[in-house]
Amino acid sequence: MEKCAGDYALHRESLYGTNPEVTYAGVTSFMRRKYSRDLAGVDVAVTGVPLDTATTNRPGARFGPRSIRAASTMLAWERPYGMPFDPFDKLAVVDCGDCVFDFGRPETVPASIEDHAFAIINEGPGLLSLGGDHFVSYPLLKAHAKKHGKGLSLLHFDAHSDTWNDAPGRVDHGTMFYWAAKEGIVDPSRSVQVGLRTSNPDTLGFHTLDAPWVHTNGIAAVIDEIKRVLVGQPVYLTFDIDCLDPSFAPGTGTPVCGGLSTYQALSILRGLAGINIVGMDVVEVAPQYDVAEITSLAAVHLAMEMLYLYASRPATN
Ligand SMILES: [Mn+2]
Repeated sequence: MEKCAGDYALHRESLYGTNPEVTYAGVTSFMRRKYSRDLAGVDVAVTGVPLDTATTNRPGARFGPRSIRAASTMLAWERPYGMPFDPFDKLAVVDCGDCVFDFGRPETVPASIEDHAFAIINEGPGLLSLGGDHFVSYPLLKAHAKKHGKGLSLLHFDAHSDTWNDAPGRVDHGTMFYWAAKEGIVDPSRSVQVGLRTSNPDTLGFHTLDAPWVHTNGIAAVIDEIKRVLVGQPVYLTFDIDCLDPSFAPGTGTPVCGGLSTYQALSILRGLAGINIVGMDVVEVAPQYDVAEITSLAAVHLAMEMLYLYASRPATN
């Protein structure tokens, strides 16, 4: 343990390791990682993307990043339970703060997000983004395609396909993967959507494991099927918190009943160690509809599983 008595978000000496700090006080960076824009030696940068003006129902996901950071203090004091290793022992992770954009110039926001993300990953680190409504994944994907090439595999957890056909130029959190597919940013034939439970007759060729399929076939079958489709591919992982059932994640804009439990989702991610993950996000946490921070807390656990996957990707082993 470092000698620093608290506020590791400001005063951490090493970017590695888990340092106990009281859960109820102090500066609330993501998992008490150091707030820093210095990316030298950094393996993963965490950033918030506080946009919620593309939502179709309840707004509020702009408060998601702050809420997820605050909830993360409940986990940051100990090593993650059951993981083969602590991701913070293998990865130097910093919280580089939120993406800044001009909400008064909405037409400039997507490019601001893309530029913010690309500036980070172009220096080397992986990026873990905290939404924001799900539209933010579109500029984030563009930034990752600029670095890793088009035709990325999308591993997409959600109640919704987000591939509804749309008119060019519209900005909406339910249509961006239509454009990501049509523009070749993601390759549907090598992508998987998990937990869907809303109707969209046109899959665009995405592999879909809808929520009833997950409940009927179980965690191990989901893991096998995802691995089968994604094998060897660079993968962008996006997790809309509404993939979880509203009983586990009420704090979101467009909840749909019949979803995954937190345990199912965490177990599926845990089982995917070895996939070639190149970028990741957790989106759609809207804390004003939450109860006892359970949605934000679920988002933190999911983000930690993503860091575990990033630390377990083939390039590092
Ligand atoms: Mn959704």
